[in-house]
Amino acid sequence: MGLSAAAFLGLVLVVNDSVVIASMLDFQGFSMRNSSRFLKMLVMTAILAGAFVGAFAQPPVCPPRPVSGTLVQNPPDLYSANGVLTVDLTLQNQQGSDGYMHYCYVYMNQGQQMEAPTLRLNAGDQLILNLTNNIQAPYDRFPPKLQFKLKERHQLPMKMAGTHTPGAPDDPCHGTEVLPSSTNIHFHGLNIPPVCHQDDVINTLIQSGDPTFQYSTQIPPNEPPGMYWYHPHANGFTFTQVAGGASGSIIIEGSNPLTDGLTEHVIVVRQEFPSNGGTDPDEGPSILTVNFQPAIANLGLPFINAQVGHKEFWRVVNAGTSAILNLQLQYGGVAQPMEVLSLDGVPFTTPVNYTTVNLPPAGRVEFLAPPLPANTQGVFLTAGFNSGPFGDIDAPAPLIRIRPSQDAPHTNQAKHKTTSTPIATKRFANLQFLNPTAQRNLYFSEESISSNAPQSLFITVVGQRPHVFHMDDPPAITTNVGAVEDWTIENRSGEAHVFHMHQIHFLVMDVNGVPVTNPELQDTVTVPNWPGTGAYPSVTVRMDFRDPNIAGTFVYHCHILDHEDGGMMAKIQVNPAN
Ligand SMILES: [Cu+2]
Repeated sequence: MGLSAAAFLGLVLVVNDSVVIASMLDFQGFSMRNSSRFLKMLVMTAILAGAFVGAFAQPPVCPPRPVSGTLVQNPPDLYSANGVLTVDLTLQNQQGSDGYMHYCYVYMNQGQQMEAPTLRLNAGDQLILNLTNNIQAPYDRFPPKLQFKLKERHQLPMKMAGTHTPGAPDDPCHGTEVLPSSTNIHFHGLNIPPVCHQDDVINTLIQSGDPTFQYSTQIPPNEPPGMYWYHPHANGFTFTQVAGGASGSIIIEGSNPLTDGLTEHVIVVRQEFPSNGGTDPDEGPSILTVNFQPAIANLGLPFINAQVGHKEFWRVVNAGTSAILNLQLQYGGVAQPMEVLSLDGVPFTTPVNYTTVNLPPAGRVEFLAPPLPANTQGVFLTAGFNSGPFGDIDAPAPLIRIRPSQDAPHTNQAKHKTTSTPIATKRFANLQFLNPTAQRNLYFSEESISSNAPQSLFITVVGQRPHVFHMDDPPAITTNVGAVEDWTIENRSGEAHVFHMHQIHFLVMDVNGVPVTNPELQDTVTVPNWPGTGAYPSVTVRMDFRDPNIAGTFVYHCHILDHEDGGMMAKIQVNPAN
């Protein structure tokens, strides 16, 4: 095939893509009228894309992602051995045949590219992650508008906390200018030190083309067994990279009689923005994906085969940029009790049955699905969330179809791997019963300088001045190792926000001033919008700064990622004990 033919095919591809993207919009209300035409387009696009790639004999930069209506496969699993998990990941980006900009964590397995593996370790293990940044322009499909928005908020170029000598190469531990091609990794939920090469996002910045950067950290011996996750956290560009798919699960193994031997589903819900519809990407319609498979009813939902009559173990992370989920499991149209074992990685003292689980961006839930009766179809869905008059539309949406199977051939890697790792003294023990050493009040708020200016986004300690965050800001809060603090976080804005604390978990003690009956540990919590009158909605959380390894400066922020990128973030400095 000659070059001109290839170029011609490329043109057709673009034309087809625009049709595909236009069609995708129709799916938002699950009212696609012309799905057969759409499917034909998809097939055509795939064939043409193949021909185009073949003409230049270039492998795709990002691995292909699964098509709609197929079996949900667990992400590839990487297990630690002899106390160590070493993994080499490359973060790269490539526009998919659907026109969408993929950001992919690529792991090479015997010459094959695998995307976003699950990292499985035991408490006490060493995680060594060698990250290569291979992000290349173009960075996304909406750079001019996003840049404009960020410029207003941040006065580009944004600066990291470090200082930089002109002409000298950047030290990744003292990053300076954040570019669209900059990245780093946050190990969300792991209770590990906030220092460079471990879990620091204030100073650590890996530029495209930098030598491979090594993360090396020990999972604490008393880390609660459960689900955690990794994603980039380069201030200003987290949204773009995570929306492109840059995220993966971390599972701290632990033997649990309730789950040992059960079929295990590892579900990563992501969020894509197929078209901006002429607005900013984060304000356009979005779709949810399940392990990279679009969850679009008219194309056929992602499905799993559930073994009839058996409980199954689900681990779900909301790796979406901004969608707040209200998860339900329905069998035959009836919401089932999900036996929730943990939120945000930390096992409950006693499992609790919920028919709806609120899972904000970055939240995780691990639960037992009740046995599916024979001849019954199930569906896993979000019932939708009202994020307020100024919030995103978090519409109801089906995510996964559950098909009954008498002898499910579990192409999903089935059995849960058990370990005999003893879990040492329980982390955060007795936190509920301690007397707090400090009480603090914070609030989320928003402000527009003029009617057409972008909204400024703040998280503020009461008494301080609302301020759009910069990485070189001083800490808004200073405390000491050993402190146990109660923080009441209000929402004074017309949209929901999602409070996330780095490095530690917190107990959710009160909601709107009402004590929670059985407080549980979380690292991410939804704070609903203020309706415009009456008391501000609030949560009160108890922070545990007793671990001497969690000394240093780190951040807390809204985990709706365009809010985080927009400056709804602040620093806390935890001074070491004397
Ligand atoms: Cu927010």
